Amino acid sequence: MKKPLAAAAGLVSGIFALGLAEMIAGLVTPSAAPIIALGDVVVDHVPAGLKSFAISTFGTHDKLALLTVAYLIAALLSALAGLLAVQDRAGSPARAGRAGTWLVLALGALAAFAAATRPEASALAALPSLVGAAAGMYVLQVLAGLVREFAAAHPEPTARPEPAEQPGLAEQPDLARQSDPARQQLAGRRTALGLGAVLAVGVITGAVGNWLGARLRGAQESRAAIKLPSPADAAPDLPAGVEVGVEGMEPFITPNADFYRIDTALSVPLLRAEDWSLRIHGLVDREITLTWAELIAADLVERDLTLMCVSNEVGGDLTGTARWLGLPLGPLLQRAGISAEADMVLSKSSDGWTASTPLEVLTDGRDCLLAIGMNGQPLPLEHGFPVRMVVPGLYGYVSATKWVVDLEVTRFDRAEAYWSTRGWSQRGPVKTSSRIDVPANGADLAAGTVAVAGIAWAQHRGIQAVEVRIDEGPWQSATLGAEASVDTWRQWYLSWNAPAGSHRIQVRATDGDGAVQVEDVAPPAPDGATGWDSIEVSVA
Ligand SMILES: Nc1nc2c(c(=O)[nH]1)N[C@H]1C(S)=C(S)[C@@H](COP(=O)(O)O)O[C@H]1N2
Ligand SMILES: [Mo]
Repeated sequence: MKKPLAAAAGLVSGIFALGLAEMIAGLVTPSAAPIIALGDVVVDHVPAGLKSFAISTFGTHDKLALLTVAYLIAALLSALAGLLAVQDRAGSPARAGRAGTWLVLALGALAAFAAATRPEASALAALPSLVGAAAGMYVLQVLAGLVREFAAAHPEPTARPEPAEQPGLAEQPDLARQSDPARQQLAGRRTALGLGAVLAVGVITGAVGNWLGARLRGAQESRAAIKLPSPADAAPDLPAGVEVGVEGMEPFITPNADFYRIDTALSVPLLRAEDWSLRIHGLVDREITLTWAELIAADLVERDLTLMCVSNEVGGDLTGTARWLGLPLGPLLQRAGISAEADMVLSKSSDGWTASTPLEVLTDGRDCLLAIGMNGQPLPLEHGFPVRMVVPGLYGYVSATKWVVDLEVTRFDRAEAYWSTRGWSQRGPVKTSSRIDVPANGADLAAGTVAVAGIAWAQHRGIQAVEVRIDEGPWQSATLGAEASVDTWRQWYLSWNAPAGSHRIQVRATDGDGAVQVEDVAPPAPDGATGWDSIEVSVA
């Protein structure tokens, strides 16, 4: 009984470890699931001949065949780990079963290595396998303990001479089986319970992981199949000189991969464009349901817009500019017929996050978009695929709803959005601000000409002037980069003849309305940080 039980303990621990790893992978990055990662490595390294043999033999089921083999191997290795884990080490009880847990660790490390070295690996790619292996080692030890206990309660009869064939002997109490039946029953129950519980958890986590993985692949495939339409109204060409050409400055248009990401989603909502629709309802004359097919066939506009997070500290980097492709929101809302009493649109994402955007902003003619494209690509999954809002002039938390599926036309005194119920302001116009990007804070510089440069922003009001001062001296006008539009950030620079010593450099912007950036220091909560960005440098 001991060996089959040991194998079962190993198998069940393996299912548990893999199930857990697959669930973590499903949440973090599905291609990092241990079996998938190892399978990918095999596929990449298998000789071409064998690959075409597999494809011609199994056809489109070649991946299924590979995965089946992989899971069978995993099952065998798990059973082996179980057998090793209950093995007694004569003379060294402390080391009993070590080989089993080492095997689990080795397999986990191998899978972690495979996942982490994939070309598309994320920083967390090794996590699923490592956590799975650690949990598997622990569970295997516990189960092996139970199996040992069970075995101790049911000692194997030593060399019994075929008892069944000698009538009468069967009723004789077997000398080797003198264990107390209560103890046997308890050990049996505990072992069964342990195996069952671990199996159940493994099956459930594995199922959840597979479900998540399938949804992610669904979203990725949906995104990959999209061909963005050309805009009916293209973004104006960027004027020459939007970039001031100072080394160390960020590009004017932020690449998608570098775009900051802020949201409350523990795991990215996974939608398929084909399944998406947007419901517009509330204080409207007629409800509208917009489908993906309608959206992608509509006249879309393309605009360069700068997004800004309210949590951005003075000098912070929670901002980015992209070329967005989308449907103007104002006209869409007008089509639904907005009731006179309405003053707000509560937008909601597929995972229930909400933002409250003033109707006046959405309908004053500025480029508020229901965006599907970001820098020529369908929205990345983490930036709101398939559809998000972008509203120039407001912080993201009251306007930039990603994975948007619902717009309720309502009133500020009737509904409150996610962050407003957590102490942040109901309205969030972007505050006029500026930032020093070059030189870096704390830089050691050589005396002479130094380029001081950065960005300034006041979306939808524009930037009129940026001033810099050194060591509380007079404010000097910085040279502004060309203005792409009032809705984007603006680069600036100042050529400074730096004398030796330590210096403090400060910056302040003036927006298109003539308002100067607020000097008083305020934290981000409840409606955006204020204060002048400053850096210290030493010049030798
Ligand atoms: N669904 C959803 N949309 C959201 C958020 C969120 O938590 N959930 N965060 C908002 C905030 S606070 C900001 S600053 C922007 C950030 O957009 P990005 O991640 O594409 O840069 O998204 C906004 N849209
Ligand atoms: Mo934000």
